[in-house]
Amino acid sequence: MEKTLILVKPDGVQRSLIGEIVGRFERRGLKLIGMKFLQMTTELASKHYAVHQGRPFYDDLVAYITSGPIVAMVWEGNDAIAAARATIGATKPVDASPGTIRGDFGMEIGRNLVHGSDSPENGELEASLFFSDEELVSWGRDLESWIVE
Ligand code: IDP
Ligand code: MG
Repeated sequence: MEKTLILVKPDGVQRSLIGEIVGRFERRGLKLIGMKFLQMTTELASKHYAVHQGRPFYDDLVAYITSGPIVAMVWEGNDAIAAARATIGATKPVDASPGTIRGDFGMEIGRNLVHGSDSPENGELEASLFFSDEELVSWGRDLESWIVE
């Protein structure tokens, strides 16, 4: 089963959008298997955003993601990566379609509210940066057969 690491970034928390954002993944039919509220350290940010090291926006990105508390979650499902990224919308909020999180709430790339993993491999890797195996819960959802064929 695919896993995706979703973060409600500091702007999402500051703007009181936690419930709105969590609700969208929940209503979509993804299954929540881990959740915590924390402030990222620079060390964790440098691991999470390792692929972006050296890019011109890297320092601003680390400053942004460590600037306040975030909600970190792992959501599971068939095609969880694609489903979550479609729910999140394009990286640049002005290009994101209305109906997506970034398209409904965002204006700038440096304040784009949410993170979602971009591949199944990165979903596993990123989930393991934020959660131990014991913190990810395997559970049966009674509604499952109404969401998954
Ligand atoms: P994604 O979050 O849609 O996967 P990535 O390309 O992986 O987008 O970039 C990670 C994050 O880095 C973005 O969500 C955004 O916060 C920031 N970012 C990406 N490109 C830029 C840029 O050109 N300027 C400022 N920030 C950027
Ligand atoms: Mg990315």
